[in-house]
Amino acid sequence: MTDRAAVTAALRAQRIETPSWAYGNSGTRFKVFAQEGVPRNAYEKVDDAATVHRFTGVAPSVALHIPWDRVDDHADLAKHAQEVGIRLGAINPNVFQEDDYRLGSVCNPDPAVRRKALDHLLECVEIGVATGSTILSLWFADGTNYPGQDSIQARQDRLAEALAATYAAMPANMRMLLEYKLFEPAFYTMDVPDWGTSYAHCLTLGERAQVLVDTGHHAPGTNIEFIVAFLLRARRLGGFHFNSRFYADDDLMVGAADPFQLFRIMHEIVQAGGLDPEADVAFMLDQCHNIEPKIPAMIRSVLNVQEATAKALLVDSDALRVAQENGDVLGANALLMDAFNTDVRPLLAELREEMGIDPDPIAAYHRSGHHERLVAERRGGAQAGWGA
Ligand code: LRH
Ligand code: MN
Repeated sequence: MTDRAAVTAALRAQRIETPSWAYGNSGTRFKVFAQEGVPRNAYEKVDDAATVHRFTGVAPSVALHIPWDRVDDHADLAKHAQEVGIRLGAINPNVFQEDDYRLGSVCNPDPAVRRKALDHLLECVEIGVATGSTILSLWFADGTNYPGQDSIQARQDRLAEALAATYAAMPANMRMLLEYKLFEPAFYTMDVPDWGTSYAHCLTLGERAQVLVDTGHHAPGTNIEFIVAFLLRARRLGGFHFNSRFYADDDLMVGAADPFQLFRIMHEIVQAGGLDPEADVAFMLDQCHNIEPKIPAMIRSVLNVQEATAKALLVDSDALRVAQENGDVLGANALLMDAFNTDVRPLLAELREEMGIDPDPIAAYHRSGHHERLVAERRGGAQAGWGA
């Protein structure tokens, strides 16, 4: 039988990092819709992340993206984060938005462009030192659009060289997470297209290089929880960019499109001890709220992760092991479905009350009038966005 105290203790200790860029305007190539009350700078994005933490209690850090969140004094931004009750998390370099990067950044045929990209990665290591961040989160838009456009092997050599130089520049308390993506913005090859490519580079680099799983970056039908289980066993699962999708990299609210998939992923994590702080799995969100209000969408997303985690924690692991070892196929599957079909909202509401926060964060946020205050305060100035 599952120990309820252990379940609530694990949920209370859960930490979900929100992405600064989800608080700014975002969209598709067709349109970026501006919304009232959107932050105008990194300080206001940190304020919004602090608001999500205030209403959920389990989102005490915010990931930065450079240059979208570049400020004059990153240590001061870290101090501000502390003052509003959170801390700065993963540092995400951006080597995908300059004309020089048309044929790639660290994989570009032109050594001068590769140098420029590497310099930005090294700058982000320094920013991480200034903010006290321990994660350098790398994603490269690098790839090709047509067969023959470039040498796949040569691009891997260039990638390995840049990763090694960046790894060597990281202080001992920093780790590198390497994110993969099947396609977009490149449509023939991506230089880090799948978990295997990321894993192989991480093995070459060293212990402090791990794979980042963005749940929107796989071919349709991919069994993501298999990848998660494999990487946990290999101690190379560095973290997640949680979101959900119906078709491609839709970056929708995690759990919105496929709550059962999120549950299956959290089940593998729980069974492998991946929730334990020492497993050091970075649970981060990476989403774009193109049409919906951003702070409530982020609160909803944190709640979706909590609900999937609570269900996974309710799986009777002892009974499951017995059923699995006895080849009791239906019995084993039923144990998971029982947990998945359990309404965990009352348990989470009770936990929030124990944590001194409102049992219904979404309703509490709307009742707070916070949005109306932001709309009134944040008049004028340029709203933050992807600047694409
Ligand atoms: C690429 C990605 C990556 C980011 C960006 C915001 O699709 O998932 O993690 O840098 O989105
Ligand atoms: Mn991502």
